[in-house]
Amino acid sequence: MEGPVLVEAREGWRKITLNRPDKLNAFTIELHRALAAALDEAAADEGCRAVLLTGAGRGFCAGQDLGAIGNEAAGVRDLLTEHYNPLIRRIRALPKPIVCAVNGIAAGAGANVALACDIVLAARRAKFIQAFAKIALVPDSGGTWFLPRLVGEARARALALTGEAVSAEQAERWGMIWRAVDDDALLNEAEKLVAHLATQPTAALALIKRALDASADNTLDAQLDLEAELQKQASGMPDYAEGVTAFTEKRPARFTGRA
Ligand code: T3D
Repeated sequence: MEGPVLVEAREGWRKITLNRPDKLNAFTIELHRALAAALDEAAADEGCRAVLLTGAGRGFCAGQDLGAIGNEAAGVRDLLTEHYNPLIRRIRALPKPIVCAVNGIAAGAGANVALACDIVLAARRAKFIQAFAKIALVPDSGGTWFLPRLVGEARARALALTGEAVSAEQAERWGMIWRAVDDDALLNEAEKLVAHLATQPTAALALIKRALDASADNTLDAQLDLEAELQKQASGMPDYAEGVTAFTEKRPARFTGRA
């Protein structure tokens, strides 16, 4: 029987699919555990240089499985500290790019898991819903951190307080996601992007992620220092030499992705 998460290894990258389509891929503890294992394996595998996260069926993820709460030992607070918060930290700390293909509705924690990914593509039919207030909860899984940074304070407050749905096209216009894509084209576009990223200088991309993550809390001075430190690391890596050589030889670079 298929599990709650499907993992497909492709050339240089992995596709991870949330797989509870009859419940719009809502999170149970079993799904959390399987997703954590899939991300840890992708992080540890040197041959995997990029990750695609998507959902099976018509939805991406409807957040916490509200039907399962009573059956699962953990209370709300424990679910966050034991599962959702580690998931968001895993995604942000992944030392390779993670692209999210939001194939349909992304609600509650499902919306914020998508926003935690490095590049978000969404099918035009997809919607992002901060559904929390509708059940008297607070946006979690980083929602109160990502939203104001991505769409600004005014929109973040209205979205969190009303739980109003945002279409994929609106999300693109607001800068909440990278791009809205025709429904039928989503997977193909996302796979092309991930396959491209898998040929790029992975270790340098991991440093770029670190720099961008740090910028939210740094002063300009601190960020300039961090850039200098990370650039020193990047310029000591073999892919930098290859990038420059390829440029001067007017040919495509052949990056190894290694540090
Ligand atoms: O402990 C904690 O709660 C802490 C952690 C919190 C993190 C969170 O994510 S809290 C927020 C939880 N999520 C929600 O509140 C969203 C609930 N779902 C909805 O509002 C709607 O289902 C959607 C707007 C997402 C989609 O609506 P629609 O009309 O397209 O689909 P539907 O008919 O409502 O759902 C289809 C099926 O999925 C349905 O099952 P059924 O009746 O066909 O057997 C529905 O019950 C199921 N489903 C959808 N969302 C959930 C769910 N089942 C369990 N949990 C869900 N979250």
